[in-house]
Amino acid sequence: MRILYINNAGIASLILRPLTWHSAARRILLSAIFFSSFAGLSAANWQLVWSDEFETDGYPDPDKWSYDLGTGQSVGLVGWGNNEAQYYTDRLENARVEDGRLIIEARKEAMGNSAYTSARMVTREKGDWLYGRIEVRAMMPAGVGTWPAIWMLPTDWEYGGWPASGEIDIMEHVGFNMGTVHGTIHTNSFNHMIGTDRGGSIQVDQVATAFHTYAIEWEPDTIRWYVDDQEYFEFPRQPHYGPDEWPFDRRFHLILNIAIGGNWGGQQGIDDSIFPQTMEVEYVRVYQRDEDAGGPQIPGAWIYFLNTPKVD
Ligand SMILES: [Ca+2]
Repeated sequence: MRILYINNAGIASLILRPLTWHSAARRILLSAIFFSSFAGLSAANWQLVWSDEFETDGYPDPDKWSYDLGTGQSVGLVGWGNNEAQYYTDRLENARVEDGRLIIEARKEAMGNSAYTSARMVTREKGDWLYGRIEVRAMMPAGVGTWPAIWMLPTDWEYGGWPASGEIDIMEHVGFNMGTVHGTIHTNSFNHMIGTDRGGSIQVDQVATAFHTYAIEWEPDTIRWYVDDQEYFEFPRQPHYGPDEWPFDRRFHLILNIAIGGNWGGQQGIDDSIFPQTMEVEYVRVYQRDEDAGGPQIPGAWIYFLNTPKVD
């Protein structure tokens, strides 16, 4: 059975569909059409599909979070591809829930061959989404050498290794440039290695002393970046884009981390007097539109088509 549903964009398919019915009449039987109301399908029709409010003290919820550990050596990327200086752990010292918040703490502390520890938490295979509004309310660490990020990587790498399958940076901040928040995408055609990465930035007051809401709205034809609901960058999908430009039609997961040093965060060194430093996260909330989350909740907005067997 083939099921179509109506949405803001899908109204066009309703209008066009009858034109093709005649030629396809032998195969397609229109079973029923119900039009109730489109009034409820507003452009801002986001439904909460995943969240962590961080309400239970101690270890972060293992049903929602995993950890990338060590220096990246285990995945063939010492320094996590950026010459980063930290060693990631899953200890409470580096990641814990406290007073309703997730705390990621970077410490000056030797481990392995690293002089710093930190945490990199991922929702991989536990929270993976194709399209949606991803919203993280957080307070950044401060000081030269810190490089916190709220970002997304592809879960299945279907277009190939980085950057072919894409990267979406919801926010990045480097401590030598306090208050400037960056939102960026990386793809085969657009990435910093060839100087073509696409992104925007915005000044945020009290980035390390107050909570702000960092969000993207990722749709089939565009991605928009927000701080406290102020849009500061948009990356629209152009008609000629293929996967080299727009690999953002596969599921991605969320990553929260503080890197120390590295190609960007370490450009002005690391100030060892700043540690420990924390990124605090009040909540993560992921919304999807009805059509992204499995169809509209309004029964009358469904059309059913039956595919009948071919007779010839
Ligand atoms: Ca909370």
